[in-house]
Amino acid sequence: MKSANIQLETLVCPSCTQKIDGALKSLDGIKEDTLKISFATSKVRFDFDEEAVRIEDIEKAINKVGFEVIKSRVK
Ligand SMILES: [Cu+2]
Repeated sequence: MKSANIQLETLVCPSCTQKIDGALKSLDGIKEDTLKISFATSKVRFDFDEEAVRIEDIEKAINKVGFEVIKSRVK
């Protein structure tokens, strides 16, 4: 299990977090109970199974709902 910390472009309204939440929960391999999206800091944190999903695919899923990833850190 890996843990991801993603800095997004500044989110402009709280419904942005719902879109991102939906996009991430639709992917396999993300531990939903660890998923935290902060509107205040535009950051996303979660644990994921690197055998099931790659960070690149997670970033793509975020891009697909209209948000840019500034930086992502996996450890
Ligand atoms: Cu919004």
